[in-house]
Amino acid sequence: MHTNSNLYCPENLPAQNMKPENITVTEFKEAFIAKIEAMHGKPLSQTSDREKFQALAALVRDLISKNLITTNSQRAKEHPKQVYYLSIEFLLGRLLETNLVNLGIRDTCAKALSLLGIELGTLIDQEEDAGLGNGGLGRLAACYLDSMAAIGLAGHGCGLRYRYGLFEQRIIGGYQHELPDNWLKDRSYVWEYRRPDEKVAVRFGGAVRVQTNGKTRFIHENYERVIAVPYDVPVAGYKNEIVNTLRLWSAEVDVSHHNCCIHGNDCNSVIGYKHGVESLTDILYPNDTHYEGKVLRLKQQYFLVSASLQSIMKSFRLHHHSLSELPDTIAVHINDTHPALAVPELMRILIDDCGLGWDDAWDLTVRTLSYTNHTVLPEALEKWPVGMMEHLLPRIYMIINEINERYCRQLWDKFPGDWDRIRSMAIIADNQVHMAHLAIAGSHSVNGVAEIHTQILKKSVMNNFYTHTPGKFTNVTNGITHRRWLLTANPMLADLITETIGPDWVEYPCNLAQLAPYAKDTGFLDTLANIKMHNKLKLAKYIKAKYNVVVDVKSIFDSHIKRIHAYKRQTLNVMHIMDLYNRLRENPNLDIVPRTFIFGGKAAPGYYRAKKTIKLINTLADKINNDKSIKDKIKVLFLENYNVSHAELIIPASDASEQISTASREASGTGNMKFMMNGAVTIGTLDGANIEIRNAAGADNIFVFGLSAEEVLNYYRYGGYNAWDIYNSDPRLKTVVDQLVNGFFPVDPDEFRTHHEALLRHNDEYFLLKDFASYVAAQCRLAEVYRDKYIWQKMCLMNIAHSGWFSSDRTFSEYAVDIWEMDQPVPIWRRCQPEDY
Ligand code: B1H
Repeated sequence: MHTNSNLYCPENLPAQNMKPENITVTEFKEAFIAKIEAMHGKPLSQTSDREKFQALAALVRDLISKNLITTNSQRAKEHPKQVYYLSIEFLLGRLLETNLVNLGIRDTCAKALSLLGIELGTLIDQEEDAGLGNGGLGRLAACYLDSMAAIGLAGHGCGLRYRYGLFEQRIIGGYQHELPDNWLKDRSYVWEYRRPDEKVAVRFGGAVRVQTNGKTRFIHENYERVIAVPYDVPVAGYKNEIVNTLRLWSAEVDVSHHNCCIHGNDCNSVIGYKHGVESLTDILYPNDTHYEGKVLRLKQQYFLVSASLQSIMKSFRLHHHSLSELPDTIAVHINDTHPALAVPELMRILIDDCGLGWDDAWDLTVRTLSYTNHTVLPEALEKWPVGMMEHLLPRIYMIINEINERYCRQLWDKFPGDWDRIRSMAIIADNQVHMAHLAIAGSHSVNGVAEIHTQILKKSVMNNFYTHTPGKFTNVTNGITHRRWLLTANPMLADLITETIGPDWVEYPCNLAQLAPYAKDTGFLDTLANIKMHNKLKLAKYIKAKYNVVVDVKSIFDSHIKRIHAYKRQTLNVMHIMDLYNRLRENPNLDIVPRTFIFGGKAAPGYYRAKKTIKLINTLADKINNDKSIKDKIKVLFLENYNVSHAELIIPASDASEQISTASREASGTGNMKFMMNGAVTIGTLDGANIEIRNAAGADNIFVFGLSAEEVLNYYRYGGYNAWDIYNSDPRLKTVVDQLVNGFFPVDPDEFRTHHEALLRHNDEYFLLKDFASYVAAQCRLAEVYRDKYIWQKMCLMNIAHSGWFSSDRTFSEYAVDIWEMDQPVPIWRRCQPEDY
């Protein structure tokens, strides 16, 4: 059952007041009661919080739907260029509060509910996070949706409607356990519209017959037909009445072909078949920055790409006559290589379905597609076995083969005899299809996600491609939506900013720079500190209620929240805490600034070392939190099931932001920007966007340590690093490393053997030992500065004031103008250049 109830927009709202911002508190209250009664068939007094949430969300969705209709009809008249952002992940989190804020009715709604004795926050907490992504890459896609709608450009997301999102993490005995994320408990999602009339068919398997009498035709036969049904989630712009669409595809059986039950055939086998087909969109693969060559994943990728492009082309043909208009009216963006099959699929549609010749189809394809690379980690590079691709997607494989042949021929003409170069750039090599190569060849633009990342792509990882087509390469540093991460997640800070510099910063986030002069105003800094304290108290209350741990709100809240991965170096943080603890045990009267170390993050279920890191953090937490001798000077917490909603609670309450990846390994990071915007001070390496954060906030307002990316890359290239030397030369470090396996922790001595071996036997691939001393020194500097309230608050303020450039409105504007060549007038946010902050 799909409960997209047709409970239409509150009938008792006067027509002239349909503009959401104009709705009065009384009208909202009445509309809410009407919605409750119509939706649940019972009075408000008998409804649960969950039912109240459902009614409120449905009411808000009704308001959005009005704007969706007007936006669509406007666009049908004006035909603005449309951009489609193809992504296998969209990590939306909750939408109720975002939608209320974007409609400009959060306060109205809160007041209306309070008249009924209901707290808005209680209903907001009823919403399941839509966890259709792993981490940064998926959350970035969600931030771009928000920015595209806020700026009013016609930008839509295309993704998959996973039945189960990223697994729910439970910590039992210190270990991670994974539970299915049953986010669609009610079978449907309150924000979505199921659109069965817009379904398309996607073909898998079978064989291709080439017909050569007259014009060559490729006839795909004996394939399996899977129906892709779209579910549209409206994306409301900020107070601008614009609504874009996130289209999520769900796999269904082709009932017209499989209604055998009704005709007396074997029901069980039909049901089994149905389950098999529909399992295509059941789960999100839980690997972050790690490629796993599963055939179901390849099926998902093609399903996303084929369904999206078929529907994009259908809508294109409704409005445009000539295919030659395609690149001027449509941009299709490939978010990492996961949707890179868009290259051959668009070719297939243009050649097989539209009858174009190869050269014309190729020209249109390349001019329409653009690609973002998100990582240089070798283990993330997607390479699909030729056999698998050929078997699952025979026509697509033929096209890839042809693309490869022509591409290699072109390279041969340019670099005659340079076989090594050509082999390193081939799309098909070693019996594998190299998806990044396919994406580069088939796109007119390739971008990295932070300056240093793009430099690494150009200079090393993609150097051969850069030499071949330098003009394709560009950088677009990531961003985050300040509407979710500041305006919504930190309302007190947002109010202070508005009181201080006026409300325009929401539209022009670079106006935040106007806060900088308040660095001299101790009254202002006091208020800033009070707001942080308020947020810390809220987090402390949550921690007490959930974990029964009392944390000192005067301590430094030092947060390390992100996926657990060796390169993100949660273990380096642990090693510093162990060292601090050792120092305290040696001298319980040591005068240190109290610290609360907060960790959160999920490990991929198959990632042994990452899962052991979770156990390590929890074991350390148990030991430290229960050691009375250190007088509560440090506490360690691992917060379970880190997700977008938890980030919204933790980030505004944090003093220090841990961004300590091995330099060169983190492409950008986006959590770093969220912390900065909320006035947390970064302790980090010169990696990813940390470098740009330092440049923006000023070197005095960040704690930098460790090897540079160049140094790390040189070690990787030329060797010369010996972990044992460092281990033997630093007694404090040696103690910490030994403690991993010498019985210091009350666990099996082999429990953390993998960490110990990674550091010494395997020569410390991520340079924890090398960076340890400078990390500890940076931590000491941070704590010393924290002692001086005003110096610290000034640092926080400078981070907030210079965070506007990291708004995804700026990022998105760069994509819109430089890559997608959107034809709408370029709004004023383009003015937000580095010199403005
Ligand atoms: C990022 C991924 C990623 N880069 C493969 N790559 C995945 C790769 O399921 N998979 O197969 C999933 C995710 N994710 C992240 O993207 C980077 O590590 C961050 O540094 C960056 O900020 C983020 C957004 O650009």
